Amino acid sequence: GLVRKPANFVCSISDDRGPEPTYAGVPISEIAKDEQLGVGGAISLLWFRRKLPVYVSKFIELCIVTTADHGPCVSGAHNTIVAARAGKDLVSSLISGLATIGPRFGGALDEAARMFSEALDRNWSPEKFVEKCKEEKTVIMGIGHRVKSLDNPDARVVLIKEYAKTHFPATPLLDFALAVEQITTKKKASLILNVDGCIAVCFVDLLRGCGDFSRSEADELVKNGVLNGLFVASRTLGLVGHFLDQRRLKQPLYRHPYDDVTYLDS
Ligand code: Q5B
Repeated sequence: GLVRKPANFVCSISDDRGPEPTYAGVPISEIAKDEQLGVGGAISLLWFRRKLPVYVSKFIELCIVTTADHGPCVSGAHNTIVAARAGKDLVSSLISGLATIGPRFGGALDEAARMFSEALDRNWSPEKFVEKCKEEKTVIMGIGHRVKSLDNPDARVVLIKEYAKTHFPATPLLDFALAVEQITTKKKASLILNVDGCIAVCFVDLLRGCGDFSRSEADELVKNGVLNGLFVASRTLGLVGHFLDQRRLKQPLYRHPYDDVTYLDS
């Protein structure tokens, strides 16, 4: 009889075999017509495989809008600009910028979520958490910024905190992280809860509190990298913008000036 060939691929998020593509079973025409869904709704379907409440989709969109770009001087934009000026194509320039996203720049979200959640789940006080990190000489992910500080607050963090406080059922992890910030900023004014950290803790509060995920689903999503994925998705918009900007402005090859390099005697 017929022997069924085992499939090489398994997919549970989208399907384009019918008359129109579907995201988590929802036809794109339905997504496009539903004004409540938007980009946040499409992300919910593709990343979480379900429709989520409107305040969740709007929160995803807030994260995307607020972190889409942070000027030309940050690592990602810098690399994209240098690559574009070296004559590289859009995808190569984009990849060059995206490759800088990591533990120091833009890619601290998942680890921040893990560190803060573990501390809260162990019922540690904020003081104990900071002390433990100090003892272990561990940098607290989601804390610290090169230019933002208590004296120069980050407007993005203000917006995200405000949204979470207004719309989320509860914000225990955000509250914990803000208590940690109270301690770290006593050491140095730049050791604020940064945009990576703020999105990370708010998202954990959302996944745990919105009622649409079991606790193990919420934990697995973070473990699998959903939060850094959010920064990558968002910053891609800005990096493409920087590539197009350089092309439009017909910028020549970039060469770093000698007087900005300290040459050490060998
Ligand atoms: N110290 C972000 O460093 C930065 C500490 C700390 C305990 C900490 C640093 C860090 C964790 C990673 C993180 C996301 C490298 C940042 C982003 C997106 C962005 C970017 C943009 C955008 C800044 C001075 C003293 C030292 C350190 C201590 C520093 N951080 N202690 N926990 N987390 N954070 N990254 O200013 O005793 O003097 O030796 O790694 O969350 O990337 O706009 O630029 O949208 O594009 O260079 O916003 O904080 O400070 O390294 O010279 O440290 O503070 O141990 O202590 P800085 P450092 P000491 S958001």
